[in-house]
Amino acid sequence: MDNTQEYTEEISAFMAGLRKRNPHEPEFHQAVEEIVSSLIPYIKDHPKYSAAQILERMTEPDRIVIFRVTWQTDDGQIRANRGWRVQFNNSIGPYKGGLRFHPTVNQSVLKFLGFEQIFKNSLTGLPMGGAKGGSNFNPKGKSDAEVMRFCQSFMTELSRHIGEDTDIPAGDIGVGAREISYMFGQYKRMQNRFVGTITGKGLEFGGSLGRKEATGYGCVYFLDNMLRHHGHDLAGKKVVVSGSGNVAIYAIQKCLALGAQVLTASDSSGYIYDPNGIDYDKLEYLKQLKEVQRGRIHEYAEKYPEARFFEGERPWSVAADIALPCATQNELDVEAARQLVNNGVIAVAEGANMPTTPEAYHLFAENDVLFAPGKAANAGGVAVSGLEQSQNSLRISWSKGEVDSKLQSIMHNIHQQCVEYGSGGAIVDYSKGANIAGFVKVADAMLAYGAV
Ligand code: NDP
Ligand code: 2IT
Repeated sequence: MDNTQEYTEEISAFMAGLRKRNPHEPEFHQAVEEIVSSLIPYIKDHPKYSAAQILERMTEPDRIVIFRVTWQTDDGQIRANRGWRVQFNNSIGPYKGGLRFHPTVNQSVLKFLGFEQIFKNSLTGLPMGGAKGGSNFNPKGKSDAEVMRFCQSFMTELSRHIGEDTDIPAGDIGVGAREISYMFGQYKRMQNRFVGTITGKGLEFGGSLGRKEATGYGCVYFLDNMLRHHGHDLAGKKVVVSGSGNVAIYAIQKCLALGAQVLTASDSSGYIYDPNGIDYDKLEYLKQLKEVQRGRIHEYAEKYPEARFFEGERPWSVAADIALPCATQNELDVEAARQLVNNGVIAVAEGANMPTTPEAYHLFAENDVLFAPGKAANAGGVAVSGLEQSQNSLRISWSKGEVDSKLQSIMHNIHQQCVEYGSGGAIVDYSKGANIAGFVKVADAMLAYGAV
């Protein structure tokens, strides 16, 4: 029996136990399998981790809080949603991670996100544990007053479980500046204390310059490091991007700054293909459309007739050198990966969390496509959230330039860690590198604590 087979059996045995303990949670299973596939071979050479049952303990959340969120529509009807906070692991710092408001939110999705967050936060080098939360509430089509009432009700319950040294939420899908402001306002009012228990705040009330841009910019900084390490660069490259939310918009902006041409953007209704590229003026329009007017992506093709709108489709059939999935989980499947590979893609960097299916990932690996996993590539958002916490505690504000240079150095450092643990093949195995580098710090802290 060779080593590969031995690992395959161990991974299968571990996953069988995990599935049994956590039935009906496919996204959580997927995220765990991806990580333990790198960790089980590593742990074989470092048996102190298996002796202490670190993987079994790390895949069990510290706790999950589930609560009812009752709120009223503008016409006086009562609505009830479900809210969660998955506090996964606080070994290296207080729980930290975003809140997602989307109708597809369930416990499986939040456990996958909370689990990945442990490794991502560890990679940033900042003292942050892993968590995620949210609700199956759909902010789309609701009035500002309805969103405010929902956010206040959600925070009334969540506030019992968070704190500036306990658990610090932030945004994610469906939770942007508006929702963060309503939740922070309610928290401050209930606590009668002004502390940085939420990040992504407005600049007038303790937010950090550069947080809004951080995930998208950070993703492109990571991409740039990865390309340069393998003898390429971004100048003149054609890029396909999915999504048109916070991450996608600022990923597009940084691609333009580094001389690339961005051909697509999307939302859940379809994608637009602009053969001339999305330039700065068009990006300004896109920002207004999505951030202010809360419009739909087809309006871009109405404003700029050279662009075409493809209803109900994803952008992966457009020929490009680089793909940046920045919308949601499992949005890039094996068919899409085949199209990208056939069109000569050289690099994929995940702005979103787990946007690539396992089969698609394997196809990229077989074809030596450079692949930056979300837990490394999109860590810039939570990293600048960590910097926001530091500024709040110190009661100071850093300039945009200071924050950006810290972000660049954090992304460079994450890249270095991936290279350290992921080298050995024809190209760096960034998934393996990120998984092991993220794991070691958390696992060593858990070992130091003994049986807790
Ligand atoms: P936003 O809510 O700002 O934007 C989400 C975008 O993705 C929208 O264009 C949305 O389209 C699209 N989208 C969402 N769900 C689906 C779906 N089921 N199918 C197709 N398109 C969809 O969220 P963010 O930009 O903040 O988040 C995007 C991704 O990045 C998520 O995976 C998130 O977890 C991840 N991320 C975010 C960070 C942050 O700091 N915000 C940090 C790290 C990762 P529509 O408007 O039609 O719903
Ligand atoms: O997935 C993520 O890293 C985020 N949504 C950001 C979390 C944060 O605490 O800023």
